[in-house]
Amino acid sequence: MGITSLKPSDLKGDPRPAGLLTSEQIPSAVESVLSSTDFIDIHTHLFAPEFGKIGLWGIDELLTYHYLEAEFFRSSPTTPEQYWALSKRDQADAIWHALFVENSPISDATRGIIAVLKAFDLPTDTTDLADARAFFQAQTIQQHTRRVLQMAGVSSVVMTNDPLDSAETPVWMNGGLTDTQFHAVLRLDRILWGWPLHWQLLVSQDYKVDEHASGNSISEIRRFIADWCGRMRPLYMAVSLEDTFRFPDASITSKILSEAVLPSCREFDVPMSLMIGVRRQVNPAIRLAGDAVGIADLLAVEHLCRDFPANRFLVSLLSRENQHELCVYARKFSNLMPFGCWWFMNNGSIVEEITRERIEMLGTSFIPQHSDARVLEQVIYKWRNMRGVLGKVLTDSYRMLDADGRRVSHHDIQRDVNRLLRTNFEKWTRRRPD
Ligand code: RAT
Ligand code: ZN
Repeated sequence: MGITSLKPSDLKGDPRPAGLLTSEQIPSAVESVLSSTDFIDIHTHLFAPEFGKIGLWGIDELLTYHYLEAEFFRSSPTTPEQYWALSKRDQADAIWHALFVENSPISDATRGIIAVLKAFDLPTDTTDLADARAFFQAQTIQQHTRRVLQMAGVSSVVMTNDPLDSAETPVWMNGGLTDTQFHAVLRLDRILWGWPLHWQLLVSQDYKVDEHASGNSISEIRRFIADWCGRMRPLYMAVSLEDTFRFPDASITSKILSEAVLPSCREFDVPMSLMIGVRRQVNPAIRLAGDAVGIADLLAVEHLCRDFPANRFLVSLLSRENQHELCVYARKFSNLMPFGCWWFMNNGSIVEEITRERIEMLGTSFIPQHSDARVLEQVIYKWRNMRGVLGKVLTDSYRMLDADGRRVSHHDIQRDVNRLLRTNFEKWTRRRPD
């Protein structure tokens, strides 16, 4: 008898070939792959322990996260001025009292705190923070960091490194990063959109630039970037941009991006990450919590992807209204990698919507999430939440595929999850973080 191809209907009632899952087995297989696969956290504000104090961790830092500060001012009569005059510990107490004692912590950011406390078996419903403080004080940062990353199922953490931040320079000037779980990113906000306020910092480091980025400025900025690439070995370069970002235009941002940064990305063979859509400091009184969101004009992304085909772009957008358009552009440009559900997009319902939309339009050719963690232990709840959403979305996708006539195996699920949360990034950066 010759070889004939089997139609799914031929297999009805038959035992499935080894490795192929029944529709009923799909949810637990997806869950098991997601819980046993370590992810690469491709954008955070965390620091390796060797950076010392600028690496935030512990209950007081968790509670004073700016996502919680924004919620605090809605539920407390404390004014921003009164709040900023308090010590960190008193700020944390005030937030705990307002959001966790006097109110139910049902927002995503407040539930995150509860999930972290629970993960360490700490009380979640006390009126004070004594037990939590005692627990965190007893930790040593090296061991605690390893444990937290393991609890979060994260193998590598990508930092955000500002070459003009004097708090970071001691590490970079003294041999650089040694921790193999952490990786650098060259963040260029102060150069790309903050040039008028920061060009003199380059002058003070002996780069011959001027206020208008004219003359030798472009080649000097490239020399600056090259020096910092040497020190940091960044996985990519990055900038966050306002909703009003336009490209190309007559701005210094456009000039430095096209003439210095993108050529340097090509020279060092690294992608450029663009996070677009922030409306900075609409309420400066609440500081970091005072940024908002605006709809971006993605013509800028279209121009960049088309006019710079030899550059690879990682793009994340802050406005929900821009998400579908980004998927459409990713279908047009293979040098565009959508990533993450950034900041105000990182809420359960919106993450689910965006992730479904991306799978529907892009299959597995995108990077679903980054944590954006600023405080170490946040990775525990942020990645737990993401695994929950991905579990639902992938299960539904595989079940629909099964109903359409193609069965999936554990191997298929593992390959897809690896691609989404590991290898898409490794291929994009041409590097393999641990
Ligand atoms: O999500 C955040 O914490 C924001 O404040 C920003 O830092 C943003 O993620 C960024 O990288 O600009
Ligand atoms: Zn960030």
